[in-house]
Amino acid sequence: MSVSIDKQDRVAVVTIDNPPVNASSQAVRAGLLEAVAATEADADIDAVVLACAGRTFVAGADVREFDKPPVEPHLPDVIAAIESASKPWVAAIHGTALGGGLELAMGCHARIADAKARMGLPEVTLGLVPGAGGTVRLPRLVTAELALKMIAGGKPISAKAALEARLIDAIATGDLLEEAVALAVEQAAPRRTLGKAVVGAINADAFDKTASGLRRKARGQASIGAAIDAVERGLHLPADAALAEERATFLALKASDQARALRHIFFAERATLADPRAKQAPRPVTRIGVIGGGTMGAGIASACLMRGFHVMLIERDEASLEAGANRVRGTLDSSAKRGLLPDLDAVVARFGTATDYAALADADLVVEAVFEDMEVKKQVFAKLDTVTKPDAILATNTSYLDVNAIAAVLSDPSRAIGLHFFSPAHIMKLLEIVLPNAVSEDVVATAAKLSKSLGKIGVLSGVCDGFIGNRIMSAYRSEADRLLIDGATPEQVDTAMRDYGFPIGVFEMQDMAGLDIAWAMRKRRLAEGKITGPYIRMADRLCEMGRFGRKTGAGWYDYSDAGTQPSEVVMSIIAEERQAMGAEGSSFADADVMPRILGAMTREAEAVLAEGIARSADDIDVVMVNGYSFPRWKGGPMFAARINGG
Ligand code: 3H9
Repeated sequence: MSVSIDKQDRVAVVTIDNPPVNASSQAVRAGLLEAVAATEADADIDAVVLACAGRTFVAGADVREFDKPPVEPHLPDVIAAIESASKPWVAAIHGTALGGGLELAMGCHARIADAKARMGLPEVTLGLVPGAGGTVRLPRLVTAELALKMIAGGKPISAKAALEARLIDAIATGDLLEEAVALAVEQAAPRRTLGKAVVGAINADAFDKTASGLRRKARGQASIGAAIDAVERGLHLPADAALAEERATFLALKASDQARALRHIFFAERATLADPRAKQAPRPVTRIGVIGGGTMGAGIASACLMRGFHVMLIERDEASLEAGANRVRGTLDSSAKRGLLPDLDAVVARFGTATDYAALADADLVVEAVFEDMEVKKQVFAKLDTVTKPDAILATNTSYLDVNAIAAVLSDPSRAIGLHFFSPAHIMKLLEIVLPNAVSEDVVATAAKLSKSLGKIGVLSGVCDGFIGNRIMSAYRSEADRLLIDGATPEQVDTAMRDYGFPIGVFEMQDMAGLDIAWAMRKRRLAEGKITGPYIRMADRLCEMGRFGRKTGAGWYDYSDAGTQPSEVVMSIIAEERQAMGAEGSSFADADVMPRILGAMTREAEAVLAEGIARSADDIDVVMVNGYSFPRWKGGPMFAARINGG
């Protein structure tokens, strides 16, 4: 039974039990309608508490139902039945009340939450707007501006913030259910949210400012603009009309390619570690060593500290150690200032530093993040082999190098693995877990568990030059160079990418990251004979001139106080290289840029899949979206094949 009724004196406790997250599936909706009828008909009942079993209140509609035609009863009708009941309903919220779950709670006549609960309308993140009254009821409980932020921004708020905003009536100080029953007894009569006027005077300037900020960030994601419009209708139209329009928008968006792509990535992100190789019991990890306090090492150390691990940071000398430790402290401080680390002192107390590898004797896992050079990495691993516990896991954060070769220096290579973090490592969600041939399965399982503990999305990758992500990235970077040879300009390529939904174009990105890093890598790959086919020298020539990007004031573009400008020097280098390669192009159609970029990505992705480097196309999607800013809401090179081609 998904919905059951239990009586506590004259209060009925209606409990939803639909693991794992109590989604409002058809059975739940039908059960709730029956519960309304039963409690209305029962003369011994004065009030009702709506609660959930398990780990959370209703976390939303059942997203798995969205690809099928809607089946009655629909959630808006269930909520309407609760709201118009003659007896007061009180929602008892624990865990998360999200989407349809919060809409259900807002249809109740009062709400109480436990202190850790979170509430939100994240539908935009699935390419939708709320579809069961959220845009009409929320502005009747909280200010227009907060309603806009929650609905078009999609981020949940804490119980404390919800109480301050009067979205809920109380936070339970003891047992949630007992206090919910007490609150239900106190209710004299139902207080219907739809019967209220919208909250307070609307500050149009503040509303417009928030709306235009959200529209700017949307970069082509349709649900955000639609959510802003829906909130405006919720504020200004009569409730019935606003509800009807909200529902129509929800249904139209649900069938859109963007929403389908977002659902696909939602489930793909949750399936990346469902792999037999990650199924063994993980090794215990509490102490983590990090070698190297540069940007990556300090980021990894911060990420681990913020999630409760003890961290020992190792650098080669005192000066570098101090600089690395300061980087970590800086990250922790700024996270604390943003309210993300309630107990900074406790976090700092878990942080140690040393120049002597002997300090790693009790580490359960060590991640090296030293200079990207095979010999240096091998030396680090050889040292770790002698100082660490024999079952400590040794991970390399290399982004390109052969993890098999690094593992081979260990007396027991089965404890080596690649953990490829993305910068800034305490923020970026993706973690490529790179599996060398000899890795043991409990090491894979430990890495998988670590990625979850760090709040990251772990994706398994085989060993190859660049693993899943950097390989596909190199392919589209090369294609962008070929576009220049064929007549496009850097600006044209970057504009096309931004118009498509990337936050930044490929040349702007290279300028930001520094062209010298990729240059060093190309030199290595050339020396190793790994670059075949016609070699395009433009980026090398920029580097030879010291044009390393933003940090040197010049790269693919010129940078000055006046802003970013196209560069004549770059244009003449492109012209010379075009000539040297016998290319004819002197202009290129805007519309042809993205098909070429996406085509190159797709071809490389197919190769990555065929070689068994990635487990599935879904994993590749997850990597591109979370590590390389590929727009989540696009079908994308792999999504397109799957969604449109079946
Ligand atoms: C909506 O509500 C529309 C309404 O306005 C209108 C309706 C008319 N459906 O994330 P986890 C599964 S739109 C189906 O690993 P956590 C998930 O796939 C919805 N399944 O757990 C996984 O399955 P498996 C608005 C769902 O503790 C398992 O539950 N709501 C749904 O890290 C555990 O998930 C949202 O967008 C779902 N809605 O995080 C909330 N949600 O074990 C989406 C989860 O087989 N959900 N599953 O791999 C979340 O944000 C997180 O799941 C949550 C828990 C925070 C709840």
